Amino acid sequence: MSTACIGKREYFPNIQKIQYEGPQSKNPLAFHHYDENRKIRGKSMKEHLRFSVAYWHTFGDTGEDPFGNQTKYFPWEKSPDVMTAAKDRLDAAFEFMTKLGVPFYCFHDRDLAPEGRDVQESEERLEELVDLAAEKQKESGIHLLWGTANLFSHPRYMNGAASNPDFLVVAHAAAQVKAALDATHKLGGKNYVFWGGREGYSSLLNTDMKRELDHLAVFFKAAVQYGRAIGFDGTFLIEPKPMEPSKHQYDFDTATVVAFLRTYGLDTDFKINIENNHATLANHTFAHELQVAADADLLGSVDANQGDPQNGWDTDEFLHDIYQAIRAMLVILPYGGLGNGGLNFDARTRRNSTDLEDSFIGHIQSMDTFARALYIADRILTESDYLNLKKARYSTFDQGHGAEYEKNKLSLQNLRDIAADLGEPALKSGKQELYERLINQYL
Ligand code: XLS
Ligand code: NI
Ligand code: NI
Repeated sequence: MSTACIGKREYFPNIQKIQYEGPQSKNPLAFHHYDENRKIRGKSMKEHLRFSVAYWHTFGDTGEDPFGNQTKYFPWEKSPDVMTAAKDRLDAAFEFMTKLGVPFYCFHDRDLAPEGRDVQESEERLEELVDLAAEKQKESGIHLLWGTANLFSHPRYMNGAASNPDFLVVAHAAAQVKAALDATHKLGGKNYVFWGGREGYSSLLNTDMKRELDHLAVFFKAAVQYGRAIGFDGTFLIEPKPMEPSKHQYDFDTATVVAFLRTYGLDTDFKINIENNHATLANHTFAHELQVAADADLLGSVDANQGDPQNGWDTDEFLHDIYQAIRAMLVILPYGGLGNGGLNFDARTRRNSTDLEDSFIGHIQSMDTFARALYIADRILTESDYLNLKKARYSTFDQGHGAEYEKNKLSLQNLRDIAADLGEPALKSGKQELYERLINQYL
């Protein structure tokens, strides 16, 4: 590609377009497993994995934490004028994504354009950046996987956004969602995400939980109604997380969100965006959350990252654990893939990873991990006994009384008589070690 199509100034002059070099390569700035055109089950890796870069971490996370200041000085953050800095960031983002070779990206309204003095100025700023992003998308062929509104950073949201006890705060949150939906739609976004960072409580003593949940549902309905009215036909997604920043978040985990969506009749417009690190915080595995969503037929998209097993924070590391990735693909592949969703790297390099190339290495590493997991999971599913073994465990329900039971045809009395007639069942091994061995066999 020519440098002309990536803006006036190069932010990553030492990095060329990342190439596939194969598993023998020792080059950290090349793909070893992600060969975007390689076909699996008739679909290219690119189509299966639908990788996306998260604007906020990769171009906005400068390393501050509660204990220390900024460690990363990005060349695109130099201008003292916030709008100029936002435009430079956009140039840097599209250069980065083009060189990396990802088909998608995601943003919050405030990642793209800084908040203004009032609703109107914020809207105008966002519109200006959206027009520029539209050009960049056209030039690069990169698409928007999803947009969202940042309803957690501004002090007005300290008691919640859509679930805030103060109606005027709810109205401000709605204004932001309206503008973010306009932006997402204008940029052809495939999905619109709600992550309820402050939709929850710090203390139940001062909280009417029922009323707040009702308000949240009304808010989502208004968003769907507006989105459909402007022609947005993508999927609305809720991203579960149990805590952080709130002590308790209403979208605690996938099972909670499934129940919420069904309770309020929202399950036709909404699906779920599963984040691995949030699964960890909810004491679940990545695969568990994915499976719950898949079983409810509400698996929408994935925030692909991983946490640290030794602490309880949302550390948002680049996923590098091949086992977690394989277990995820063992759910995603049989589900038929991610549809409109994708694998969005909601991940950041460590605070002390201060080289510009570190972000490339993090993404490449995760892309390779998922690519490897994709073909390993495919082999497990097609070449091994895995699916048959699992199915055979339930074979007593395939005919006879078991089949009648599944159809709800046996009473408790019938069941009692069968138990009395047939006597004690034989012990059947669950064979967990065999399943675990099977995965290692295909590594
Ligand atoms: C934070 C969330 C957030 C969402 C988008 O924990 O993961 O980054 O993905 O608002
Ligand atoms: Ni996320
Ligand atoms: Ni997160």
